[in-house]
Amino acid sequence: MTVQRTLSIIKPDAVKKNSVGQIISRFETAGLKVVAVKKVYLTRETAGEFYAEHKERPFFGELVDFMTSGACYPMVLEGDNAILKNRELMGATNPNKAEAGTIRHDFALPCTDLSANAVHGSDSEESAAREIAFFFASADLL
Ligand code: 3AN
Repeated sequence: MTVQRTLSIIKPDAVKKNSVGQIISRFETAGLKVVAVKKVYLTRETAGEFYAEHKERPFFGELVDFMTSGACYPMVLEGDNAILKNRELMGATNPNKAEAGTIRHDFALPCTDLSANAVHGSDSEESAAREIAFFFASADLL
């Protein structure tokens, strides 16, 4: 058992659908604890910095447009194997391919814009450390 922390973001599509509480409930039911959470409005600058690794991808502009289209709820989740567990709860990047019972299947369909897939989740320990520090100070994480 490895206790880890990971960053989740409830994205603007799920916030607009009023699904914030239901998504947090998925995390808690799966044994993940919300260590910190806040509401943010990303700017083009902060969204671009957060997704810098995708800068050269063709969908980068669309992703920045989408992430600045409304409020987001970044949060830090903690628990056994939290990084992988959160990725499993999220489901496939494309909600149309996500299995029933996953967050992206249950909260992002119907989906025509792959940026609008309800949640983001860190994909490695290195990403988790960077992404948590992007949104939260260490004093927020006690
Ligand atoms: P994941 O969030 O599942 O780790 P990544 O890291 O490959 O997926 O992509 C980051 C984000 O970029 C995704 N969450 C998704 O919103 C968006 N994205 C990925 N592929 C596409 C695409 N082909 N068109 C538009 N947006 C995309």
